[in-house]
Order: sequence, then C-alpha cells, then structure tokens
Amino acid sequence: MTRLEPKQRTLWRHARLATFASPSGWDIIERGALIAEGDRIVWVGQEAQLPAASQVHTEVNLNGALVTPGLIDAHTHLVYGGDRAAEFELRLSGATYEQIARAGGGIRSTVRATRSADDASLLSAAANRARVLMNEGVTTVEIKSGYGLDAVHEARCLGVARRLAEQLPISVLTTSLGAHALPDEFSGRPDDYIDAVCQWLPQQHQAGLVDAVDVFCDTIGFTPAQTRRVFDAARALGLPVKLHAEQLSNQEGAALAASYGALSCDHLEHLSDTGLRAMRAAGSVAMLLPGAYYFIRETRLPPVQALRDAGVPIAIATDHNPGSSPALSLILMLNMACTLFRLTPEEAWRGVTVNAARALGLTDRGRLQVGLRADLALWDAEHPRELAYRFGHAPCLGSVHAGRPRNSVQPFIQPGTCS
Ligand code: DI6
Ligand code: FE
Repeated sequence: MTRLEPKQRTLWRHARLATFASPSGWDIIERGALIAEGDRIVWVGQEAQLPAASQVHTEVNLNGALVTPGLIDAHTHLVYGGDRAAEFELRLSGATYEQIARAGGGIRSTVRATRSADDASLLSAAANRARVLMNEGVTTVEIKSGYGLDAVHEARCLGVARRLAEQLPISVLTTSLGAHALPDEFSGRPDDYIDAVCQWLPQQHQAGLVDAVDVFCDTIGFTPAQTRRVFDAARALGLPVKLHAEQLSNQEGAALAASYGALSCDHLEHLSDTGLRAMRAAGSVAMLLPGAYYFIRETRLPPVQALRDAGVPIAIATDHNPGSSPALSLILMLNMACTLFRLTPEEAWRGVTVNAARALGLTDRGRLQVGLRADLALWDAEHPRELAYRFGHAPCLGSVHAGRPRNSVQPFIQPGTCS
C-alpha cells in the first residue's frame, strides 16, 4: 500500500457509480467519474462534466467497472479463539443452540478458547477474517468484545480490534460487549457479574478501547434490568449503546435500548409493536442478521414490512461469530436478506452502506458524495442488484480505503495527469 500525501488528488474515471446519495433509488451515474483528495471525495458526476481545470496527480481508468461506497459490516464478533464446528455437528443431530449454551457450551466454550489464546494468535486470526471481508469490498467493520468476559481478556480483545485498524487498510469501530454471557466463575451470580462489567467499563473507556456498548438481552443472556445497569454505566461515560434484542424471545429490549437513544437494535426476530414504535421515535436502526437467522435455523422472521412501514432504517451485517453466524461474506448477506427476509436488493444495499454507517453513528461514509470519505468498492458487474442476486460469487475488483487503493486495484492504475 502506498501512502498518499494528504493533498494527493486522484481521478477515478470511466466508472458506473452507484452513489446512494438520495434517500431512495440506486442513483446510478453512467460513465461517471470521482475525484478524491486525500481521504475525501471532492467531486462526483458524469465524466463529460468534469471541470476543465481538474488538476489531478493520478488518473485511474476503471474500464467501466461498477463503483459503490465501500461496504460497512456494522455487527461482528471478529476477535475470538477456536471454532465451534463440533457444536455445529451436535446441533445437526438435534441439540438446540439454547440447550448447548445452557449446558456450558456455546459462547462459554469460545470464552475458554479465547482466554487461552495469546495476543499474537488472536490478532492473526482476526486479521485473516478481516482480510476475507475486505476482499469483498468491506472498508469499515464494527468489532465487539464478548469472548473474554473478565477485565483483562475483554480489554485484550478490544485492543486486538484496535490493532487491526493499525495493521490493515480498514476502519474499525469497537463495541464493548462484556454482558454477552455469564462466565463460569460468576455462575448463579449474574448481578455480581454485571457489577464487574460496569466497573471495568470506565477503564476500557479511558484506555481508548470503546466506541459503543452492547448487551445480549435474552433468556440465555441478561435481563432488561441488568441491561439497564450496563446502559447507565455507558451513559455516564457518554458512550452510545446498542443491543442484541429480541433474537430468541421478546424481552422488550428494543424499547429499553431505544429509551437510551440506541444507535441500533440488532436481530429483532421477536420485535413487538411497542419496541418498533420506540425505535422509530428514537431513530434507532434495525440491524437484521440473516446469517444468524439461517445458521441457527430460526423460523420467526423479523417484522420487515412493519419496519418499512414505520420508516425505521434497516441495516444488514454478517454478525460474524463462531457460534451463530460463522459467515465472512457481507455480499452473501445481501442475497440472504432478500431471499430470507424479502428485502429488495436496494434495501439490502442501503443496509450495508448508508444505513450501516448510521448504525455506527457515522455521517462521513456510506454514500458517494462530495465531502464524504473516499471509501470505494469496485465490482465486475453492471448493476449492484447483480451482487444481491448471485450467491457464492462476489466479483470484487478491489477497494479504496480513505482514498488509498488496495493492491488489487493497482492493475487499473495508469500513471499520468489530466488537466
Ligand atoms: N447473539 C448471537 O447471535 C451471537 N451473540 C449473541 O448475543 C452468538 C455468539 C456465539 O454463539 O458465540
Ligand atoms: Fe451478534
């Protein structure tokens, strides 16, 4: 990766741009061009309308490739040790996800593997996973902790997530999810564990490790009352919250999270009308996770039509984790969101771009627009709907992160200047 000077100007030309700049529609610009200056987009439009005096240092002919905003995977659990392939086999022979969790497997088995892994192996495993996402156009990823479940190991996992962003051309937002499961040493004492989670949050925050706070509020997770205590601790630090809400049962978690102005409520298969109304009033994003729905063979669908009717923005993510969604393709999630949840391809695309940015509280990305970050994904496709239509096939030609092309984009680059 070459480091560009801050004022380096690059013209990306002969592209078909899907900008998502308006509130609806694909906003396709045929024969489009885009100028990036440093990490920002400074011009987007039809190539024929390029200002005559557009001085640039580098010009890239994209030969008609499709360009979309860089993809945003706004819900992942990317840092962990081990895997749960044996648990997958158990589930295939009849055990449910909940039964395995209650018997000490599930999340707690990943906690054991994570605690015993050293920093270097946690980092290299997470980096390998991040690279797979990046190879399909992902330029921003949210990463939750939640497999350390004590002060030391939670901080270690958040630190690994931060280091990923230093080592790879990808933006990382971290979420502290200490309240993911009850660790063995607190067995029978969930309230004591919540005390501990609330106590270590200020230390994590002081160390610069936390962008947001999450809780798993469900029958095998934590109660609404316990969730509220974690949210109060987050609020005291000025940290935004989000929630694993109504995944396996309705706990009215979405309404609770919305009352704290949650950025997003995630999963939502069991969302109630009360929860939906509260989310609408708070402006929280509905984060739908088709990978987990599919992998644990949920049968209850999230209320997509009601969310749509209420105008609640919908985002889509991989929920990558070893237990309920070992998926590493955000492009596959587009297809699954359409096929399983009946989203339109455009809704699914907005779910991994503009609405995913909103779910992270980010206003500087998710669209191709002047003033936003030059985070781009390049595709061998004529129209973005093709990427939601095919599955097991993501023809990504490369990506650009903060104005800097990744290696795979280099073949496009034709040195020269245009004036
Ligand atoms: N819900 C999920 O789907 C993941 N976490 C959560 O709260 C599953 C995490 C795992 O099974 O390891
Ligand atoms: Fe999750």
